[in-house]
Amino acid sequence: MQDLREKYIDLIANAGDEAALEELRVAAVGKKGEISLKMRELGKMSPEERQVAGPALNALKDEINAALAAKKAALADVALEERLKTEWLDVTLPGRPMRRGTIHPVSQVMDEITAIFADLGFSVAEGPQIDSDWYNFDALNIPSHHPARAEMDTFYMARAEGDDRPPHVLRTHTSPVQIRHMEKHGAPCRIIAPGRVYRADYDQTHTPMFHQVEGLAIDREISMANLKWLLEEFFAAFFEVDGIRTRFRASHFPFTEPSAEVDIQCSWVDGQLKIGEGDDWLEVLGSGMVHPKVLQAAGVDPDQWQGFAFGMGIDRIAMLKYGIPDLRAFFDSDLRWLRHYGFAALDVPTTAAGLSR
Ligand code: 2U9
Repeated sequence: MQDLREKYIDLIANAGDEAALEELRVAAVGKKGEISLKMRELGKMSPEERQVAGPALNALKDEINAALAAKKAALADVALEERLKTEWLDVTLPGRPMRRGTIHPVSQVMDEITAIFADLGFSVAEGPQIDSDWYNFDALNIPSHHPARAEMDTFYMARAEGDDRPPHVLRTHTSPVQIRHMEKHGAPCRIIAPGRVYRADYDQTHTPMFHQVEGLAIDREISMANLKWLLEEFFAAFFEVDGIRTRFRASHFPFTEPSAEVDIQCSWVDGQLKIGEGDDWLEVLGSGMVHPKVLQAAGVDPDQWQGFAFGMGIDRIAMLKYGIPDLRAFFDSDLRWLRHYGFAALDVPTTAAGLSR
């Protein structure tokens, strides 16, 4: 037994790898290993002999198993050391240059608008892009016979056969978001609702999906004067020119009364547009005092509350601010275009640090 012990302890200590160690395990304590065979011989011994040899063989088996496990761990340590040496990496080396993505002008302008209105006390509201015709039309004082429904080139969702309920629509404006907000939170409120809207229209100046931001302020004594001040603050901050003038022209929308289209001051010099100077006007926005029927539909008492709303196309004002000539290129996913017109990802627009550096 002593010979066996010395032989295997020595062989285990000198095993060069895990495979050699496994061979030794099989040879010593495997089913037909030397120590296992010895254990089988216990049966042929006298009880006295067995009382001595049994525990000694068990102890030897335990010792060999322990030596195998210890050697296995030691070999694994050595292998890890070797790997660490060959796979060593200097993480302080400069990285390989990689092309960064850019922020799309629409996202940039949405972030700028959100930052400006946040400074003016407005929070952002969001809602579904697929909505019922009640939220998209009826609640906004556009009943089913109203010509505005036909004019809006609405995308209708399909219903299952035999389902006669009116179909849902892809929202044609973000106004349903404001209806839902008033229903849930009531008055007063100051919110903007930026997002995607859909109209079945495609030409040089229209895409079937485009972006809008609408604003809503409801309180007890809000008037068109507050609206004019707010919009002038907004345009000055957005176009980064102080004292920009606005012109309100009487208009008509089903959801506001009175209604106004709003122009901003601009000039055309040598075919070049400059905003915030000169004697020309550029239409950028629609607005008005929220129609009492719309407040009522949203569960806000029009005898207690009033307020203004406005709506603006984000894609168009992004084109104006950043001199982008072609609307359709916005949605082509052309990497060269995106690199040219995109913005650095870490330049988050704030009114304090500058909107667009
Ligand atoms: C509620 C009540 C009233 C939002 C308004 C406009 C006028 C408007 C257009 C601008 C360019 C749409 O993207 S565009 O084609 N929008 O002229 N939007 S007032 O009025 C609301 C909104 C919500 C509850």
